Amino acid sequence: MLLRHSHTSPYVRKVMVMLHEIGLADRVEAETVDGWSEPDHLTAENPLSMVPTLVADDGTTLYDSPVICEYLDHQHDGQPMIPLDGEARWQVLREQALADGVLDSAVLIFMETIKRPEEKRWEWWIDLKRRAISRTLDLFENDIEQLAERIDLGTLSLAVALGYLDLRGAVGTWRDTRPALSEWYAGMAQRPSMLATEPPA
Ligand SMILES: N[C@@H](CCC(=O)N[C@@H](CS)C(=O)NCC(=O)O)C(=O)O
Repeated sequence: MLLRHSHTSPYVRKVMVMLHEIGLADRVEAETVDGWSEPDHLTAENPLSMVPTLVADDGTTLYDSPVICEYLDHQHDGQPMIPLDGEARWQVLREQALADGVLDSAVLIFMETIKRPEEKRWEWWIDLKRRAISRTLDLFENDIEQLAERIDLGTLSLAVALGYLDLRGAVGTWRDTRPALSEWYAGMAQRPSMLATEPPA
């Protein structure tokens, strides 16, 4: 399999963490590509010109990260990272959606505060996205016992999202008012899959 990759993309990191957890990391060749420069080979595979994009061994092209993770979960014989049915399935998918929503919000804040010229920044928009992140982290803080002892796509997605908040500093010190989530993340961050996929500082 070939993975169109970026070292700083948290969505790519989620896929890489998943690959490590299911023991398939060495089945994938990672090729670094800049989606923003719209290279022909990437736009041919994915008209959105985004990473992650996965080219499977049979030539099938897959995106975005939730679809790739679902595909990868069908490529191994271990414990599924997305439960096949029941309430546990919806819980994991809901948590992935929340974690991806935190990422989407943090990426938008990054674009608005770092990439956009200062005189064009839209504070209302930045604050809206910060509140979305804040409410979501509060939800996890209040439901922390739901996360304990679980390794699946829901908890891995959340760990990757919290790692990205640290990388970009999008919401400042999120830990201060969320001691339980902070402690949970400290444990997750030490997993081999997380250590092997740490983004460059
Ligand atoms: N929903 C997508 C988001 C992917 C995404 O936003 N990728 C960014 C890198 S972090 C990208 O490729 N951006 C290029 C662009 O927007 O042109 C996923 O989960 O894979």
